[in-house]
Amino acid sequence: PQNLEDLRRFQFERVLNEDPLTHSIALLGSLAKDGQDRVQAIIRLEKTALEANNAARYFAEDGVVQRVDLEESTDIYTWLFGWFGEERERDVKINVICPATETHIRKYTKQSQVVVRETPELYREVVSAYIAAFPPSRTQWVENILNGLSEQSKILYSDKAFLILPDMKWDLKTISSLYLVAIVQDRSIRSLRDLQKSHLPLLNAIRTRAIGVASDKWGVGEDSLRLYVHYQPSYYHFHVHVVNANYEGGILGMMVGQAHLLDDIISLLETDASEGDGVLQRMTLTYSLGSHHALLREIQKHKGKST
Ligand code: M7G
Repeated sequence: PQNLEDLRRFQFERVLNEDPLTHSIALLGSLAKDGQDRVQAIIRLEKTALEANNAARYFAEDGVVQRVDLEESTDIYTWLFGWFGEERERDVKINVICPATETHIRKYTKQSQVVVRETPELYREVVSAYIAAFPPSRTQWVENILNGLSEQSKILYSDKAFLILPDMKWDLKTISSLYLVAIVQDRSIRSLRDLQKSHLPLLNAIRTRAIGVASDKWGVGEDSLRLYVHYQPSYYHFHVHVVNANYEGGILGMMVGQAHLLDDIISLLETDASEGDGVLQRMTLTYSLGSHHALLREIQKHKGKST
């Protein structure tokens, strides 16, 4: 096929693959030249990359984005869908952070990764103070959800201990990239480091309910889900990521060292026979941080002091 007219002769049969990460879809069907028999054809469509050249023009009058629909707005975060022209599939998901803090700017800036080995001592001496110094405003969006002020119509499950709702990262449509988040009520669990054996009932309940919601509502069952916890997370209010296991979203937070499977955490706690500090307080956790990450600076300062 050389032109649109030729492509119009494509007779669609079925979808071979649909990949939200590369924004592509592979179609099977058939094509026929005038007077000839139809032959099988595969057509793969991939949305082209967004160009930095257009950066100044995205939201200009007569710019790239011509129409938007508001999806949700909470605290300093807003997400919308945008169209580059009329009569199209929606083209982009737009996330706005306003006002953005220095922490946000660092998080979104491209940077190299630096591997950190966080011993219990390093946690006690540097990381715990770094976590404690975050102003409560950083997790205002979480409080708004827990207190019934935002995203209430999105809540999929809720009880006294936690609730489950779609993650801001999800487009709410593409099941192969299904992404939910479970947020606990207990404000004392700041991160993975605070988890104890006594939290096992909570962790197991999150597991059961998340699987229940994903399979009842979207037909995505236990063996198609990856549940994990980030360390370090961006927000120090304990939450669990619930993601379609077929979503190979490496760049979106499934990096080795950063994502800890909820099942592994449960098993670690279950097999921990120690009294006093639990396994997650005693272990060394290895992960990487972006070179601009504020915690990295604290850790390097501390290292400088002790050598
Ligand atoms: P994280 O591991 O602390 O940080 O996860 P990450 O963003 O580096 O992964 C926080 C999770 O909460 C992420 O998956 C976010 O997409 C999600 N999230 C963040 N905000 C501000 C919101 C929000 O306002 N609403 C919802 N539904 N999800 C959010």
